Amino acid sequence: MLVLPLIFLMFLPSIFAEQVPDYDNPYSPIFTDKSVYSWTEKVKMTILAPSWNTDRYLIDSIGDDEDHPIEISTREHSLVSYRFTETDVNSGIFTAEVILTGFSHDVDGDGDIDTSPRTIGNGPTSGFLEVDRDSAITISFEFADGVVLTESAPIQWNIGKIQFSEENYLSDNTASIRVIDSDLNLNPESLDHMPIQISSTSDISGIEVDAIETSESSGVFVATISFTQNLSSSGNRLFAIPGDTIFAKYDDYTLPKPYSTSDNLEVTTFAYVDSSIPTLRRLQSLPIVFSDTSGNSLTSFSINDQIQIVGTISNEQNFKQKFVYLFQVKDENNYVVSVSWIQGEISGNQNLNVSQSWIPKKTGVYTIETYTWNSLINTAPLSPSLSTSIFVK
Ligand SMILES: [Ca+2]
Ligand SMILES: [Ca+2]
Ligand SMILES: [Ca+2]
Ligand SMILES: [Ca+2]
Repeated sequence: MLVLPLIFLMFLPSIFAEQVPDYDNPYSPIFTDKSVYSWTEKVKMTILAPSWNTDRYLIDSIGDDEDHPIEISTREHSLVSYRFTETDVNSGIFTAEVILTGFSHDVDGDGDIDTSPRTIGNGPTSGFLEVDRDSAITISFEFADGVVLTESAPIQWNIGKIQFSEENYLSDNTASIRVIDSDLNLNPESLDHMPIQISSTSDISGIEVDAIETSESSGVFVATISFTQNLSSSGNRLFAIPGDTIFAKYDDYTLPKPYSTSDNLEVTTFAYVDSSIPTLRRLQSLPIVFSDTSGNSLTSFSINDQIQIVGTISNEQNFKQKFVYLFQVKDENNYVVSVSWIQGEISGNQNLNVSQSWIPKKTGVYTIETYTWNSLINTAPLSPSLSTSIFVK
């Protein structure tokens, strides 16, 4: 953004009145639209030179004059006699732009050069200027005979940043990934693209997605992905199941000092994927039933009979779920007489019977409780616990 000191604005109307360059009072501040540039950005330049507004009814030009040239230069290359034009017939403000074209370099490590360095143009637009990594752009204007005004801005590469839009995603969300690296705005007049590698705990090789610049010169790149729990990774779809960590990375081949121009750095970030289904609703648990050793249904119970306690769980998620199914039998004094569990994994959209045998040794009322947990270690319930009472003769 162009910032004009207030004092200049206050004085402009009186300066506008001058019809002839005032060589005795040379005054011509030069501004650039940024204070620092990357190697392939567009530089917008402004010169306040009211005394060069020689015709208040015409758009005047400056710089393409052999006697009073404007030179745009980097440490390596330069454009001489570059023309600036007045923003309006009577503004006394002159502007021009030049596109930095960097140097020959492979910015993504694929072995191909991604830049077209060239130095050509007369202004006020469509000029191109080559530049190295650690350089500067200097605009100099011979405002009056022997009076040269200059302004410079440094040019340097940046270490990129990468971010997920959230720290946690639900498995049915989409995720967006953003890279901020103005060094990859290779063409300041069109949307650039760059590759981002994305993987998950369940798919280490993952996917490579194309991130697109958010506007023609933003240097900010965004890609959006979705998650799948039952298909393989493909395109912008990543295989990731709840509990996974997801990773995004790109290799920055445009690094500032003290890195060399041949160095690269992996820029990474991560986030988590959780199920969109609350933990307690991940599995459905049906009331338990009882059967004898042949599988016939039991409605009355006697001591020393082997009783099969049969539970049924169903997974209404479309991905597999690990579980622990725990049976606990208590007598009428609330004393636990039997505990056992089954550990397993249930596929997406499946029902599963789980059973344990128990032989009552004493007559009385018993309560059978069942629990489904995600593991024996953190025992997060995957469905509400159930309880049934029976009488043993
Ligand atoms: Ca004019
Ligand atoms: Ca390349
Ligand atoms: Ca661009
Ligand atoms: Ca960079």
